[in-house]
Amino acid sequence: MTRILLLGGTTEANLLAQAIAKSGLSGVYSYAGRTEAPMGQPIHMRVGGFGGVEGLRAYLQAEAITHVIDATHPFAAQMSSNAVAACTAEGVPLIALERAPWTPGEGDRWTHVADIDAAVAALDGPTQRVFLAIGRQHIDAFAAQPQHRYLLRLVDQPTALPFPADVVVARGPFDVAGDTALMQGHGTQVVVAKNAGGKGAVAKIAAARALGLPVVMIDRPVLPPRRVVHSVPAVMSWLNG
Ligand code: 3Y8
Ligand code: NAP
Repeated sequence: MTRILLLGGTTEANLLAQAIAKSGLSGVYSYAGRTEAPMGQPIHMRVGGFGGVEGLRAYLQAEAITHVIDATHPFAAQMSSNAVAACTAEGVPLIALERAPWTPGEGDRWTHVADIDAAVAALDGPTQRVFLAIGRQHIDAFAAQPQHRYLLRLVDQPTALPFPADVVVARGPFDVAGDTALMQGHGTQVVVAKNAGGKGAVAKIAAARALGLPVVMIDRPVLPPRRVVHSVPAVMSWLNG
């Protein structure tokens, strides 16, 4: 009896949940519980951490999980490495559904940086209007560059912020027209983004290109080796293999 654990939180994970529901296979969609009201899913949902590798191992045993699919965001590196460790230890098959990173094209003005701290360092210099489109978890680091006027886009209304900023509360996926208008309205001069890949967050990259704006592009963290595919059908054939 197939019992799937789908580590979600992305557009691709949502598409996969639809395919699993349609297939009639038994699956659980897992959220970390980062947002106040995560999207509903067509399969059973669980919300919250497992309690590290050991907690995930206990969950795999208790729920008799036969397949784990890691469809988390490329920056959810802790979850992805915990999944590799727990599935290896428990002998449970694991597959990752990854989306390709964005690559710069004609007209793109990207500065590649390795991580959040390097993105902060890249903002050295005189006051600018910065669209900080990396969510809430790493905003604090940018207090080191207080000279800028920041525009933040967050999933939920923040209770407190480490520095004064303009805040837009919005949950993607986003579109180019909306992001272009947002950036023009704010007078954005530089965009800071994670190389998330996929379609849900790419609008601001296309808007920056259209507006001729530079982008500080944060490269993805390195993940441990695991089986990786790049499409929902590829995951479904692995499940039915
Ligand atoms: C809780 C689930 C869908 C899936 C929507 C994708 C697309 C829109 C783009 C910008 C960038 C950012 C952020 C972003 C995107 C999709 C996808 C994606 C970026 C939800 C969701 C959860 C989260 C967590 C949240 C993080 C934050 C990151 C906002 C749901 C909506 C910036 C990443 O407030 C917080 O603590 C938010 C935390 C992790 C990054 C951060 O460090 O703050 N995502 N995002 C998941 C969970 O609990 O397990 O609430 O319904 C999912 C989506 N976010 O089609 O509905 O697939 O990537 N999410 C980044 O890419 O830089 C927004 O504003 O342009
Ligand atoms: P992370 O830093 O890799 O994980 C930190 C801890 O959060 C994990 O060790 C685990 O806690 C818990 N966790 C993470 N994802 C989980 C999931 N899907 N189900 C259950 N527990 C989970 O993760 P993150 O970057 O904060 O991302 C959290 C969620 O937001 C993920 O679902 C991810 O797909 C989604 N998301 C993240 C980003 C981003 O920019 N990071 C963007 C879009 C969506 P325990 O150790 O207690 O098990």
